[in-house]
Amino acid sequence: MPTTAIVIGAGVVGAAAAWSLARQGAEVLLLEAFERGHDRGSSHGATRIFRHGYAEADYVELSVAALAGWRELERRSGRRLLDATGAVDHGDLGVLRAIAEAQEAAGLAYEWLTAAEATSRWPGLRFEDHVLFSPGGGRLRADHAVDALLDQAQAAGAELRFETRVTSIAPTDDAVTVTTADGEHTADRLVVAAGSWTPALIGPWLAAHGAALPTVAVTEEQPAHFPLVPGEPDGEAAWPSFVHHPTDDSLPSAYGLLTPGEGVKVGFHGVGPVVDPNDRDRAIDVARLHRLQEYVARWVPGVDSTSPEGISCLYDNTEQEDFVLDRVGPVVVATGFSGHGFKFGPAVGDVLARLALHDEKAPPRFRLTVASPDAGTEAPA
Ligand code: PYC
Repeated sequence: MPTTAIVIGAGVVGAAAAWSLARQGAEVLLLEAFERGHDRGSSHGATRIFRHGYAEADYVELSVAALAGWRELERRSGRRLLDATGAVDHGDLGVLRAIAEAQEAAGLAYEWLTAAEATSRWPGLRFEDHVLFSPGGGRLRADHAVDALLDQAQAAGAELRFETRVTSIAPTDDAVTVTTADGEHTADRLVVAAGSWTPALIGPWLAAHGAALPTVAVTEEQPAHFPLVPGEPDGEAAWPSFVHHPTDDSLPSAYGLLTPGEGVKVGFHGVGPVVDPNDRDRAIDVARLHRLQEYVARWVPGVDSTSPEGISCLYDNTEQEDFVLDRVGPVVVATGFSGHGFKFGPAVGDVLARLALHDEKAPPRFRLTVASPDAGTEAPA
């Protein structure tokens, strides 16, 4: 008998988990509260950054696995999903050195440039005087990527149900019953990959089973697209994905990338207000947009900072921006993607499937802490 699995959430993480589970022979039912490709969570929009630029080996390793996963998805779907624009980090030298060291240790290529060299290569951007270029970074075609993951999951046998909100979850030792408006569904395993909705869906049950989630603050972030100034080139070589780690403490870190046909997307990373994902109007906050325009006017001279198109999206933030990828009994939990999770989609899907099917643990960084009977908390073995 195949293992049966329910996955909650059809964003990038849920779709990737459903694909990985189904291709490993599980019988999968994927449940999504909203319509296919909806824009209320963290996975919508045309593009996302792909980069290996992390100081922590766990993330670099995950990014290398994700790259192989995206390329495999391209081959299987026949769709182009990852453009090789390269990725740039600039600003704080300590941060850049740590990223370079981690890339060196992983055998990934990188190049140091001065600000003048970087400006002559990418005139649409302005740089602080330490620039790290990673040719292996790029740009993911995000909405196509989620669509391709869902198609592949379905082709591997997964059943996909949209507009099917989960109202309750009842795990036992070795099975889970999930209730939706259309009835009850029981499976051997449950993967909760519902983004900003995950903590409310499964947090109380985890806490009651001695494995509390870390605090996950759901914030509403507001990047924007800015049109290119007339005559500015729009080819892949002209616009690497970029992350700015400012040395000026009054600036938050910022990121950006060119979205073909929509302009350059620029955002501050993780600065938005805490919101209830079920109760927000997604209206663009003019004061916040104005602050971003001031940043863009100074640091992204290749775009028109006066004509932004604001975007609203959610981050599910843990304090250190570390993901939670773990299993308790029959329940696998995925949350805490903190605005930098999309790029890892296929690799995270594989981690979740290995947890569900083989109880193969993720690295300690991603594990829940469990209550110890005598002394505080400890990481589970
Ligand atoms: O995905 O690496 C990322 C990222 C950095 C800032 C926002 N997203």
